[in-house]
Amino acid sequence: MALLEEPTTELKTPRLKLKVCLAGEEAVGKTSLIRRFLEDVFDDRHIVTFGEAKVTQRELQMKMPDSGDRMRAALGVWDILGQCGLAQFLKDPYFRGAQGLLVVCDVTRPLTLARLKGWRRAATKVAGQIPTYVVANKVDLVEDRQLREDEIRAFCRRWGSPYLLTSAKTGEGVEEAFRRLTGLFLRAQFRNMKGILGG
Ligand code: G3D
Ligand code: MG
Repeated sequence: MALLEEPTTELKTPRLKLKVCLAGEEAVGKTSLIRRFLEDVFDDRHIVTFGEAKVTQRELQMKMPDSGDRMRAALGVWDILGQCGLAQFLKDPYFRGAQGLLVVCDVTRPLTLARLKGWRRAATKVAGQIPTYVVANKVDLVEDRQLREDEIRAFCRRWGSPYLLTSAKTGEGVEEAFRRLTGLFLRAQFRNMKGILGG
């Protein structure tokens, strides 16, 4: 088996684009998580800002949920610029066309978890029921932590969303959060396709 692949192989791998939005209260770490996610990627990213949003791109190598074949997921990651509260986003095109949602809370501020309901509602109103992951960030701040994992788990179970603990500071769980969300999206896509095709 050849260990080195032809350069063209990469281009032949199927590529799917998806819009992922980050949402959550101010200072929970949305921008830091995106920075961390892009940390090791210098070649295939670019940043576009318009209005109150900033979009960054990164490609992830993924596997097709059915066949396990390689595929590429090109994530357009949307971030909120400046200090915008939920109110501004209810009318905003930010969530339009979103295919995945990372709602971020800060484990040192329990209120930021409760506030995720409003953020998800705003996203759902515009983008429909899209794959959503709860990201509980800043787990490196052990002394200041005020949300235990069982509280987060109970909240997410009631809510029907999976969660992941992260630290944008140490990098813990960060790429995993984007990967798992992309995985949720892919599985939902394949389920829909099977439904359409009657498979
Ligand atoms: P936002 O984009 O959600 O508003 P930011 O949040 O990414 O701007 O982060 C807000 C502050 O929290 C920043 O601190 C940032 O460094 C810090 N932060 C973000 N994620 C983490 C984390 O996982 N651990 C720790 N310890 N801090 C984090 P400053 O002081 O720069 O305002
Ligand atoms: Mg920010």
